[in-house]
Amino acid sequence: MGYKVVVAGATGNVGREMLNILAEREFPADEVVALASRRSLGTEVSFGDKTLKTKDIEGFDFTGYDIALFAIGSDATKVYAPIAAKAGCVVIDNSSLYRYDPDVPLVVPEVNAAAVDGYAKKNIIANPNCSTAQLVVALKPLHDRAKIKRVVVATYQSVSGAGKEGMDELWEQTKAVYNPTSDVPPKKFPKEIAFNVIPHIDVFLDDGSTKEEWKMVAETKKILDKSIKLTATCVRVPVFVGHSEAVNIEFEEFLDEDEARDILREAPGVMVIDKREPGGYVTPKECVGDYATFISRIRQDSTVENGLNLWCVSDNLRKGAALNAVQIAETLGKRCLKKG
Ligand code: 11C
Repeated sequence: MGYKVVVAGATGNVGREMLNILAEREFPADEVVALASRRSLGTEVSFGDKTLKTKDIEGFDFTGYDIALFAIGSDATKVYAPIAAKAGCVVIDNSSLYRYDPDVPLVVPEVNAAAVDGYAKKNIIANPNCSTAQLVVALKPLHDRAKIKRVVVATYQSVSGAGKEGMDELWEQTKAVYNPTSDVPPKKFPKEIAFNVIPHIDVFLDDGSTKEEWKMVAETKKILDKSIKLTATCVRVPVFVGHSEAVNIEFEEFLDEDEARDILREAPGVMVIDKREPGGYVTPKECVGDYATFISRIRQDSTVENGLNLWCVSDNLRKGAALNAVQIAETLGKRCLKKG
């Protein structure tokens, strides 16, 4: 017997990927229900070779469902996650609402799978921010070997992180560059994103950092190790899908670049593409649709005692969101729910 699964937010970028990945990975589901807001009611979404008609999340009875994958944003999650959890359905939530709640595990299965066991306090498990998920997959095996002291990261985040409206804005502004009669003013992003980069994602905080940067710090500590110091600069770039990160790591112990490369080659969820020649590295375009976190440009940083630099790229809609959520569901199934 398999699970009864709900995907809430099934018509969005992440919800659609959740359905794709459940089907691709043959998740042991007896039933999959696609939920959406009333606005998208009846929209058809693909699930493998089937088509599902979305049902209204409002008034949906979660009783009897085992797992709900939520991709509906914090406001709607605040309303519907407690309803699902109370009905006995474990919510795996992609929003930031519960990530920092001490009673809610924040999980990247390659890094802290056992944290899933704490799901029952609220019947909710949180999925991290996309920029954190790929980073901790890369850091974990290196941290196990040489203990990370400090990380300096600059991100290059695709517009799909801001949803379909972000993708549409890049597309429309790009077309407008070639059509002098049309003007597409910034709406989703604070400045024009076409042929530009914007060093600002999410709201500004009192210390001058942004919430996106703060999330990377708080989530890395919660998932991997609270002793790690991290500082981030998060930047939006005119790429549709795939987040990239330039990462500088300082360790307690010396870690040779060749050993780091070997460790990463063996690490779960990681694919090393690292040839020191033109094109011997991965760019976001090449990671789209893939499961892996790709690591390139691994090299010693001789300006600090025990330093390494690397380049890290992943599909933000997959490892950064939908794939990680499905992996959490798989982990929950294996460790806790034991059905299927
Ligand atoms: C972006 N990382 O690229 C954001 C999107 O906390 O889940 C995901 C925000 C979050 O804009």
